[in-house]
Amino acid sequence: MSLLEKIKECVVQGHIDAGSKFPKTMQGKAGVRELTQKAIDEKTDVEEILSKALIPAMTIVGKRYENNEIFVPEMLFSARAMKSGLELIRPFLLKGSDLILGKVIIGTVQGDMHDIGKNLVCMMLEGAGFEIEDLGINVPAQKFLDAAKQDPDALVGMSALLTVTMKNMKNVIELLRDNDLKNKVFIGGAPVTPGFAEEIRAEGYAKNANQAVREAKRLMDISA
Ligand code: B12
Repeated sequence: MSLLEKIKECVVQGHIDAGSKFPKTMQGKAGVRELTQKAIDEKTDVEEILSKALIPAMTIVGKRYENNEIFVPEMLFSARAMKSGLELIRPFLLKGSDLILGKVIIGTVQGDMHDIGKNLVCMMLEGAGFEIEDLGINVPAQKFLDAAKQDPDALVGMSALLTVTMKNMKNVIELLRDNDLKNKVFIGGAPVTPGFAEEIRAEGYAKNANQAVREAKRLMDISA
C-alpha cells in the first residue's frame, strides 16, 4: 500500500495517531497525523495528499454510512482524523501572497454542523490572498446579514452538506436582498448544484476548494 493509500485508509478507519485507541485493530500503529507528516517530509505535493488521500477517504466514509456499514460515531472519528491531516497541511495552503484580494464572509448555514469542506475552502481562499471572516457552523441568516452589512463589498460564501439545510441558503439570499445588500453570494457543499445556485439566485457556485478560489476571483473581477 502506498503512503497516500495508507493515509486514506486511516481516515476511513478514523485512526488519528499511534496514541489513538480507535479503532482497536490499529492501536499503536501510525495514524493520519504521522503518515501525513511523513508525506510532507517526503515532499509529496499537499494538493496530492488532499485529492488522493484525505478527500476521497471522506467519500468512502459517506458511502459506508449510507449503506449502514458505519454509524455517526465512526463518521465522527473519520472527521477528526481528516482534521488532524488538514491541520498539518494548512500552513502549506496558507503560504500565499501578502496581497489582499478582497474579503469573503463565509459560514455553514443554520442547522448544519459540517465544516470540513468549508474550512478547506477558507484555507485555499486565504492562501490565494483573500481575507476571511469565518462565521462558523449552524449560522443563522441574521448573522450573515449582520456581517454583510459591515462589509457591503465582501463576497458571502455559504456551505451546506445536508439536503434539508440547503434551503437555508435561499433564506440568507432573500434576507440580504430584502435589506438592499448587493454582496455577491457563492455557494457549495456536496448536495449543492449549479442548477440550485441559479434557482436561488446565488451569483456563484463551486464544487471544490480550488474552484472556489477561481469563482471568488471571477465574482470580484480579478483576472487569474
Ligand atoms: C464527516 C461527515 C459528518 C461529520 C461532520 C464533521 C465536521 N466537523 O464537518 C458528522 C459526524 C458530525 C456528521 C453528522 C451528520 N451527518 Co454527515 N457526513 C460527513 C461526510 C462523511 C463527509 C463530509 C466531508 O467532510 N466531506 C469532505 C469535504 C472536503 O467535502 P465537502 O464538505 O463536500 O466540501 C467540498 C465541496 O463541497 C466544496 N464546498 C463546501 N462548502 C463550500 C462552500 C463554498 C462557498 C464553496 C464555494 C464550496 C464549498 O468545497 C469543499 C472542498 O473541496 C458526508 C459524506 C459526503 N460524501 O459528503 C456525510 C453526510 C453529509 N452526512 C450526512 C448525514 C445524514 C449526517 C447526519 C444527519 C447524521 C445523523 N443522523 O446525525 C448528521 C447531521 C449533523 C448536522 N446537523 O449537520 C449525509 C447527508 C445526506 C443528505 N442528503 O442530506 C451524508 C451525505 C452521508 C450520507 N451519504 O448519507 N457528518
